[in-house]
Amino acid sequence: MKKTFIYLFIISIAVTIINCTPKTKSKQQGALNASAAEKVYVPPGEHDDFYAFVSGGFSGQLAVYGLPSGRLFKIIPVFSQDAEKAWGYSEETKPMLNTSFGHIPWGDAHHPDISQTNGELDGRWVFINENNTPRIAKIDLTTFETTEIIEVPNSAGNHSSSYVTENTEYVIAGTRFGVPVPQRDISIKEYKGNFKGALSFLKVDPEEGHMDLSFQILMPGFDYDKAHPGRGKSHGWFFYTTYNTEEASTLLEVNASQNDKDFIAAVNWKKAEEYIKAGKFKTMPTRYAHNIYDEETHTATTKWGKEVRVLDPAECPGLVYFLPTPKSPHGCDVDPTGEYIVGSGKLSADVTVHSFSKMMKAIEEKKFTGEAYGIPILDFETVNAGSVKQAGLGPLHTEFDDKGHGYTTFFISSEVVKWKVGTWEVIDRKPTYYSVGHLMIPGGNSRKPFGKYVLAMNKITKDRYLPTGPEVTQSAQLYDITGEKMELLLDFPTVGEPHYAAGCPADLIKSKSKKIFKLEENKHPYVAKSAEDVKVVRNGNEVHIYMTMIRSHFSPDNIEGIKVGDKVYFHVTNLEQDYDVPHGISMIGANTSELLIMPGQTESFVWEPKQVGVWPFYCTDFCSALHQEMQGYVRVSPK
Ligand code: CUK
Ligand code: CUA
Repeated sequence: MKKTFIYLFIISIAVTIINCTPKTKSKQQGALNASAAEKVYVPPGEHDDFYAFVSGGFSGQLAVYGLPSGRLFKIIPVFSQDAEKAWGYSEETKPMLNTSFGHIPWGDAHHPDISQTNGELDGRWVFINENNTPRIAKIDLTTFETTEIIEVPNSAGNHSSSYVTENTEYVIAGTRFGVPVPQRDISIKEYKGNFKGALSFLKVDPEEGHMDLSFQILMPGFDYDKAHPGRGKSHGWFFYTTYNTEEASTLLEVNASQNDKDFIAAVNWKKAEEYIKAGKFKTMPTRYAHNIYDEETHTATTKWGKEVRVLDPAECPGLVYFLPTPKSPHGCDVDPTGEYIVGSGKLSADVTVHSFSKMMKAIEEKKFTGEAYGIPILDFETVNAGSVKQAGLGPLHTEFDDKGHGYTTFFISSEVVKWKVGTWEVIDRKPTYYSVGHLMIPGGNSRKPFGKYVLAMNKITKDRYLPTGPEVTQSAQLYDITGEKMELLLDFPTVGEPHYAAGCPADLIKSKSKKIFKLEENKHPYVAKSAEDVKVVRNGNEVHIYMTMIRSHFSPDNIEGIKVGDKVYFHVTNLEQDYDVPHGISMIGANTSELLIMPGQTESFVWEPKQVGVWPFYCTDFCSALHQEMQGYVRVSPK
């Protein structure tokens, strides 16, 4: 088996080099023609048909694009501080980045998923995982703000996340790394049998969308990659890929791919709920941050979780089964009917498809070939529905349209391959530029995909754009998939590394989009709603300025009585009640970012003056013809 791995590795490097060698214009496939241009052209002032929420990867954020135009509308700050929107800098948002490791100013954002009702997109929230310091965030799609971030304990490399079940009952989060659970000082060589991988179920409140760490399943210490909830007939299950089932402590050596087959783990979460109800769990002490941004007070607070309920699959028959799947499966996807479970062995040339009904039958008949840590292993031949043979090199991820086709990305051969569900025949293939990771069809994670476009997200761009030094942009490519053959329409650059995206018809979101925050509903503890509320309050060396802003002045604008060594809090309320009239405020020498405050909102920053003098502040957002007059001074006197 070692030989196969080395062979694939060499091929992979060779093919990557070939694919990434700049080609001359005439040779380039899929160069835009007039009809492709027309298909992505959204005339000035008109709206796109779809929203695309594209993960920012190592930028830690979530970018919002329109499709088909590929225009970038917004970068929603999630796991990384963002000076443009004061995210993680303002006093209100700082707690959002709290974790049990402290205030973490950066994250690695991978997989956005939109909430669903009855297996269809409902456009209420987007969830996204943070890989590095395991967390799940929820973004409210009325405000496009991150309103909740919950840390996931007993996890490391929170990668098989964050996918929603059919009615958003749960957001699921799986660890990538096996780690000692609970963490302890242990030789890394003792990995095997000692390291575990927690699979977490975050219960989502159907009204408010609040997340709650409901329970975990403590899986063997394999590495876990991508998850996909069942839908339709497989609702109540979810599936996720494992690799390193050898439990090698180093993947550098070939030993992580010794096994010809790793597994897709099939988890019956309805059964898990029964076991929880019956009290078959252990309570494990742990500590994790749960950060909630309150839309009424516009302020975040951190609650600290103290324990988690844990299920051991060996003690819970029927909870987990392993489906053997060839060669280090990466992606795991389920078709819209819920019958087919796709596992893409990234060191393979085939795409393996399992059948849910066959799996259920095999379970019923107890057709097991063995077990791993008390988890039954099903027979490959019994559960396998077929495979898309020799489809390409290095299959990664699959999405589905609404006409019975799967679309799989091949990283090494750098292409998207369209195939037929049921017959597994390849229908079309189109190159990507270059080395595609995920792909996305709007609603492709639901029972109702909108099979108009597929968006491929590429790792390498080389010559595709104007060079910008050693670091060039990553990109997405849009294909029209309404015909038999796919047609490349558009390339557009992305923010950070796009891993996955979630797309949604614009109509589901845009009518609900909030225009202002109502001033009368503002419950911020330091709000100033009128001239009477404007004041400067001293408490020892702490000073609180209750300030208002409206076109085009601050109140108060000239502030005296501040001393070197004071801690000065600016609490600034934007009194505007018109759409699209934010104001900003920035203070010379403040060790923070500007604030960009929405109509009806209050935000705060802290300034610690070090030098005597008269120091200006001003509005940073061009808000009216008198924007340049929107300013003030603070006089700082000696201690
Ligand atoms: S991963 Cu990036 S290409 Cu995080 Cu879903 Cu497969
Ligand atoms: Cu307010 Cu510029």
